[in-house]
Amino acid sequence: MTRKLNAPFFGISCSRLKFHCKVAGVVATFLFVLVGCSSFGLSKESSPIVETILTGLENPRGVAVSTTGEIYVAEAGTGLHLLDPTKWDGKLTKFTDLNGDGDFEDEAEVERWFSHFMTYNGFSAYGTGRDEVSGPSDLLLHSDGRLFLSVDDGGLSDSMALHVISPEGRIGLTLADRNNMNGIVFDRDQQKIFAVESGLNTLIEISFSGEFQNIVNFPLLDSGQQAVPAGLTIDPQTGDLLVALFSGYLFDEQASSIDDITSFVAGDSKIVRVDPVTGKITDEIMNLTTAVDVAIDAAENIYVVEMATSPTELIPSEFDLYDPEAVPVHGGYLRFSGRVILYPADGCPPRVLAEGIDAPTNITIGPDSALYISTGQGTPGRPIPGPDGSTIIVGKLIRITHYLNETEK
Ligand SMILES: [Ca+2]
Ligand SMILES: [Ca+2]
Ligand SMILES: [Ca+2]
Repeated sequence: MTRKLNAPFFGISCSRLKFHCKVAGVVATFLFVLVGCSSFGLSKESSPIVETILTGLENPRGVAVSTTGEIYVAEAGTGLHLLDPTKWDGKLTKFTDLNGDGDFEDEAEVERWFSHFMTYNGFSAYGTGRDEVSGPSDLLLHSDGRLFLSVDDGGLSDSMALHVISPEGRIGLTLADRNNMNGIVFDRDQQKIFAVESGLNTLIEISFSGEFQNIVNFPLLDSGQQAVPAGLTIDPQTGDLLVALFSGYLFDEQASSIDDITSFVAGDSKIVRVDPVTGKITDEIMNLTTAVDVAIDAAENIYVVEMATSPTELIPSEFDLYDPEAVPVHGGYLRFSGRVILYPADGCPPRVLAEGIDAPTNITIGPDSALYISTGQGTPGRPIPGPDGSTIIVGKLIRITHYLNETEK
């Protein structure tokens, strides 16, 4: 446990800790750097407040929050009904706390804008042995009120897209029809979009008139797995992109059955920094495990979401994901082991802001500075092992506030 908690710390980049990365011989410098960091008792440590603000969602993914507090949530859906488009249930919903009582449960507070985007499960579509639902994946809110929504159809229909949606909730334009754009972000002037295509291990740029261009292909990771870029954000000071490389599965070439697949190798995931002009890639934060999304604030603090800490047994192909009486199984990723880690800009050691989260997938920093985390990846309602015995998969949006120390703001 201790080793795992420390892992991101030792993998941190030079730029983050502001000292030379050669570990041997830097202990003195190292201690010097840590003096003044809150964990060492010399300043007051924040205590994050973690709350569930939406529940009962079906694979919440991209979240956008307006300056007036409306929350837009893309849901990848149930993963069911692969062949019948009228039964697809990927969604986009607007949540407004109209009466200001802190919840989104009162009359007219939930506006469902779209209910039939593509949804599919990699388990049934591709026999991956993992319970992974895809569909609507990321969401951006432009300052002019338009929403940009990427939809991943896994190559199973003709609905893979980046939709531009008017402030009134109508799809106006589809910008690019490429591979699965799991993560999208605007450039600093909100004049174009950067996207990561996890299926192709690429980072691309998309203009508002629909032209796209490749920036970089991510090379294989340390154990030879695919990089699988999952989420990205833009550094507000440099314009560099920070990309979460989730890491792909590892297959034992000597063996032939699905049992020889490891969903991922703990510690091989990382955050890289990419210069979008030159395509130069540098390691930013290493030794991560299933880094699924990354965010950065105006003060340059970096936030990383890890989906799970360890791989688990895969699900046999005859398993019924939709059987409410099914045996609780993890499904490739250890449930309730996700976490959110803060890497302070001042070089102090990273802090875990929330842990034991069930399969988080996305982080959004709201205009209110709160962190919004989408959780509960997998087939909604499927029995899974929980922290206190068997439970079921429930999609939730959690909010983290009061997480920064005074000196970090
Ligand atoms: Ca309310
Ligand atoms: Ca209420
Ligand atoms: Ca995100």
